[in-house]
Amino acid sequence: MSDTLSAESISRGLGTRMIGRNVLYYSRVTSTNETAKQEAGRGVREGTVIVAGEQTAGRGRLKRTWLTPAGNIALSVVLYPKKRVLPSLIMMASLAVSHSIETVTGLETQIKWPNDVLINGRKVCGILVESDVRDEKVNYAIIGIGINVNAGKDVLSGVQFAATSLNLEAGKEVSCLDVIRELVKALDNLYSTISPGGPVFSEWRNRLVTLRKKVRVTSGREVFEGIAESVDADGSLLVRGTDGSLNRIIAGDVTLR
Ligand code: BT5
Repeated sequence: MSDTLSAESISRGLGTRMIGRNVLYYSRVTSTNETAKQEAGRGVREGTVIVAGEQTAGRGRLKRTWLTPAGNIALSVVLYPKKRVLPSLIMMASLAVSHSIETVTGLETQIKWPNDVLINGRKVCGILVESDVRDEKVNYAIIGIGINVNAGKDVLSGVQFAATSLNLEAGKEVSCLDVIRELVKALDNLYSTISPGGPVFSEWRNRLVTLRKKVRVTSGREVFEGIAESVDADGSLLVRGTDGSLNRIIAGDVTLR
């Protein structure tokens, strides 16, 4: 894509209250979450957005690899939130991604518990929230977002689960810059309304494709099978087992059946 990504092109006229008032752009980093952690350690301004043209060691949950060749989006936001809103950050991030993709491309998105945004059932975005909490104090929280924009079938075929990109789904070139700017605006908007069990939670719950489906959830060494009944305001998934028991799952990987 011919977009020129830079701190200036991303932040120009954004008009956001907090997120995106400071943007740092790097053509290549190991991981924007890693850069964000270093910046947070130095006390960078809250709402700082770190964007990279390419990641050489992008990561997912549980030390998994996240592929970010050039032409895709890797972005992290530094926040210093209250502990009680931490579980809402993943919800806000997936909603902001959905809103931005829908605004720029008109494509419909789905949110899959806990951290994926899908198009036509394929993963187009992964989100990794990492935080440093000591006792009751959150030293920082980093929201890391990776969106496949230009990734072609060659790159995505190496991924374990069905994956896609905005270009593949839209059948035309999508601008990374447009998506990043809409994403930052959506994050800023949602962050200003965030509260446990509030509107961000309700919209997130309503958009989850996972609910009312038969699921298989792997959480550490445990596997739960049943119907995904609901989610709690803290983000956990409630799965009704075949024996009628209700299992509350805080983190895991879901296969829709
Ligand atoms: C995630 O983990 O989906 C979170 C990904 C977060 C990436 C962002 S990019 C900006 C920031 N900086 C970072 O270093 N990370 C964040 P998880 O649910 O564990 O999924 C990881 C799995 O997704 C991998 O094991 C692969 O199977 C698959 N995968 C890897 N790259 C992919 C891609 N580009 N598109 C779709 N799936 C991918």
